[in-house]
Amino acid sequence: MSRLVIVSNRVPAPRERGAAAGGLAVALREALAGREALWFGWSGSNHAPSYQPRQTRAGRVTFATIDLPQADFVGYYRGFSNGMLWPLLHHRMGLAEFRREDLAAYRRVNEGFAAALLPLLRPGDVVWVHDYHLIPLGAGLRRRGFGGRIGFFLHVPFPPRVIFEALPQGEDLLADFGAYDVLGVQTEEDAENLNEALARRGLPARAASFPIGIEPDTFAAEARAAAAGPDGARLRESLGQRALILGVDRLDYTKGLPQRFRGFAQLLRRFPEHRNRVTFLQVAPVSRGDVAQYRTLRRELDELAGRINGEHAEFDWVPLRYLTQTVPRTTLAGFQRIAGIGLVTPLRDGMNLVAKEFVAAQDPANPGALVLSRFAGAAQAMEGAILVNPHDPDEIAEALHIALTLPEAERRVRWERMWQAVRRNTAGSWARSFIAALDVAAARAA
Ligand code: ADQ
Repeated sequence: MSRLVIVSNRVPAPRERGAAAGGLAVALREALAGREALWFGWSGSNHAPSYQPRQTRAGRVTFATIDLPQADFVGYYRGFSNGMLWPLLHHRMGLAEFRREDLAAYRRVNEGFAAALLPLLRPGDVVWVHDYHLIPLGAGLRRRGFGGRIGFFLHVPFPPRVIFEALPQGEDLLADFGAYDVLGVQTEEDAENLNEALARRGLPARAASFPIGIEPDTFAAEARAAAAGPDGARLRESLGQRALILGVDRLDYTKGLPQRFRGFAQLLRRFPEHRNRVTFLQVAPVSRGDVAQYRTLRRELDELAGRINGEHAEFDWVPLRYLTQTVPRTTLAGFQRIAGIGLVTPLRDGMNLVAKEFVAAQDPANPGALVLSRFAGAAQAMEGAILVNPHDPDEIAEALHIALTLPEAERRVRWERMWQAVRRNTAGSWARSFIAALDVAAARAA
């Protein structure tokens, strides 16, 4: 079997690689298991800036990391990746800030990645590049003579062509996609959008959808154990007889949090029978706190949460519990199981794994209901969820009311359909099908 080379902006630190790991580390666990692999990327530190990789080994996986120079990092990561591409790809051009020097840093870092990775590559390696930070990497490797297979997976949405075309020098990024043998995105709609943008430039339109998933059985077991643990008991005790509505996100403007808070407030206003009978717990740890748009969002949520509780709280009940601290993943899994309602309302999301984790966490005998944005990639396959337009707080309120009053038999039917969907596309099957597509691409090229 050929060696698999994973490239991502961030390589998980040793303590993030084990059972408590999140994100890509979890998704790739099965793909990496038992296979010779190299994982290359930024260490997460800028202390000893050098494009000279440091290598450590754990089992059959070698981790190779570089520390980025602070000046490059700011323009590449905070500037172009998160200040420009992230909002653009989520259809939020109004929040995007373009600076030529950021784009230059983005290109410089991608060249640095390519130059640092090339000497580590062996003939026959299969390279899999992840996400919007590294779109030009494949072309950088090709220019340096790497002739092996390279695939790219975009974890976030790809917007309609007219939005993408607002990106200055966006045609160069489209050309960069041409270096990859396989181009993966989350949904059919993303694939159509990217293919249309490529085709208009006369580039090969080979994007296809590979919906990412979770490891449902592992997550279910974690949730069961954590719900029975001390934090689960504390949460249950604090709720009394009240139903729990749960939101779990990074604090990000794509997640629709202000609209969600307003939706909950509308529930209390328009359906007063739920007053003092529900508690909404929103866990949203600060992310990208050094980007201005995120600081603005945080202030808005602080104010909204204060206003909603001020207006609706009673002396023995606080309707909204809003946490910006981090809560360990396993503890959250237990909270998901305790929740009667998962509230997942991003304005736009590549997939949204929280929706899938909520389903996996439920007790099959008495499952909760999922209120889900129709603009999350997860909505494509999630029959059984109550779908909403996340821009409309009243629609969120109505969906919450329906979810709170669903008879148990209907909850079970809906959950069963969602559970089948979550089990159909798992983290493991996602990685396997992407790698299989890379193998086929190679056979075609040979
Ligand atoms: P994210 O935008 O980070 O990921 P999401 O898919 O919801 O969004 O979450 C990824 C992981 O982070 C999940 O395992 C989730 O449990 C965890 N997570 C989220 N909020 C958390 C919190 N408050 N505390 C602890 N853990 C938390 C990007 C894209 C998504 C896409 C993923 C994977 O934006 O659309 O689903 O990549 O491709």
